[in-house]
Amino acid sequence: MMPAGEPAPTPTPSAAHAPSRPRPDNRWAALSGVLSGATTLGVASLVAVLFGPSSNPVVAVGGAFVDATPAWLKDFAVSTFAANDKVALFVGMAIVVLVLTAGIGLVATRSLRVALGLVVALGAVALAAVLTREGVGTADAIPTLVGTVAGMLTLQALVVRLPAPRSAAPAQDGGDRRAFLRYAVLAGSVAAIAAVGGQLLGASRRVAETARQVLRLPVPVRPAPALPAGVQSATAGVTPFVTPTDEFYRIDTALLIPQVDPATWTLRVYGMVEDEVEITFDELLAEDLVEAWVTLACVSNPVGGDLVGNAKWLGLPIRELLARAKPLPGADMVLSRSVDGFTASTPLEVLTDDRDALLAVAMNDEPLPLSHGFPVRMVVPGLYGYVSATKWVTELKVTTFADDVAYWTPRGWSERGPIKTASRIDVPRADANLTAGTVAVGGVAWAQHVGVVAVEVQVDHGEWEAAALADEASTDTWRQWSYLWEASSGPHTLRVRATDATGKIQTSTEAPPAPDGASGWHEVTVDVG
Ligand SMILES: Nc1nc2c(c(=O)[nH]1)N[C@H]1C(S)=C(S)[C@@H](COP(=O)(O)O)O[C@H]1N2
Ligand SMILES: [Mo]
Repeated sequence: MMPAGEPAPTPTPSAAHAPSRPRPDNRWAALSGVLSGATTLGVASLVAVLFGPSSNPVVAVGGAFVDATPAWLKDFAVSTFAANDKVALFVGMAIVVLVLTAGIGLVATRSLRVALGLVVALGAVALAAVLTREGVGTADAIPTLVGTVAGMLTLQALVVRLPAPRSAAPAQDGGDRRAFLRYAVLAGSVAAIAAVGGQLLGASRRVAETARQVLRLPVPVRPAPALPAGVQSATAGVTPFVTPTDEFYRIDTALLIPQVDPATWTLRVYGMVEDEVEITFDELLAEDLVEAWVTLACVSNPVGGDLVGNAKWLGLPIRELLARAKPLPGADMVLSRSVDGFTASTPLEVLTDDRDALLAVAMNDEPLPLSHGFPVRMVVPGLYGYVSATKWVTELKVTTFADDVAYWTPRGWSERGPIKTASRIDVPRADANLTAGTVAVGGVAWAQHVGVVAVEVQVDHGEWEAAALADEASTDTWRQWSYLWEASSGPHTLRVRATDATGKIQTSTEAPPAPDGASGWHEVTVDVG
């Protein structure tokens, strides 16, 4: 509602002056162009934090420029600016950007469309620089694209509000200019905050990534047992026994991967303990570290799903630290906490028995990737990740299930999460078209910390037939299997079930992942021609 007595709003200046509006002041026009360029680069740098330095168009264009610089100019730069040659490069680039974007601002006073086209063209050049750098993926295009769009929106928002020169429209001048300046200040602030934010976040990323690169892993006092020769299924196409780290599933609540500098990392064991224990990363590396093969599984994995992976982990058994802290009688849970606030509730007894529940620093002979918990995470054989596998872990609170709840517990998941025995058919794939005759069937089965002693396959509700088991690496890992099936023409359903080392057959009862893990037999339907 318009308050009574208030004059009707005056038409916007641009509408009032069209079509005979005088050409706006060139200085404001140039400023608009520069601010839109600054917004492009600031926003792109901020978004680039998510994708890594090589996705930052400023870095990419600078790099491309260095590569393209003729030797004489490089020598000149190095001899003239010495160690400041990089600074000189960026100052030079800044001048070029200033001139180009100011020019675009001037063009915009004649044709906004042409000016926006020029912004797109500059964005395309930057994009070409990014995508032709070594080791970049398609996703690395995103920061430049987002930045270019932000720059176009800024240019448009400013140019339509350009104030007329003082002499041309004395009456409108004040209000006109104030509106423009408000937007200009806004655009400048967005650009500055994004650029500074990008720098700060990028710097922490570099600290963690650099620390990871230079980390030398200690030699384990107890290396992982050599894998038996027959650990892989005889059936071609079954998931590799060791999951390559870059194919290992990733599940966490982190929007931005936590950047933890190992130089400042500590782990504190506190709560219901006789003695609090605190350990630094260097101290952890100096401990007696052991290696273990452990298959990690996510509670959200549906029957037949692939949120499960197997790796070699290097770390300190958590029971060693707990023994030093001496839990008090009555304690029954350890609440582990990550730097980003995630928590998991692990039964105390699982962390004090003789299994390889580790504070892990390495995965498949490499320091943990940042996304898998660098510098330190937990790995606990037999429990789903959400109640045990805390990444970026910094605190272990010895407590009780009665007193403390973990992140997922109030969100509809069980406070305890032992892994359910499961089996999966990898080959043939669902809906495969096969030829009649001998068909190789194969897959994986797991019952962590208990072990799998049998896998059976059933065709079309017939008899359960024993599959051949591959060698077992450890009861904490999955076990592969294979089965030769004499397939006749027609549609068929293959079903699989495992038996654990206690003699218990995997349940046929179907359950969804929530609240404590999916169950039921995996089946695939195929067509035999
Ligand atoms: N800090 C933190 N740790 C976490 C999680 C998380 O959200 N945050 N998710 C857990 C869950 S649900 C699983 S299944 C495993 C997955 O580990 P991965 O991403 O290394 O495969 O990490 C666990 N550790
Ligand atoms: Mo999970």
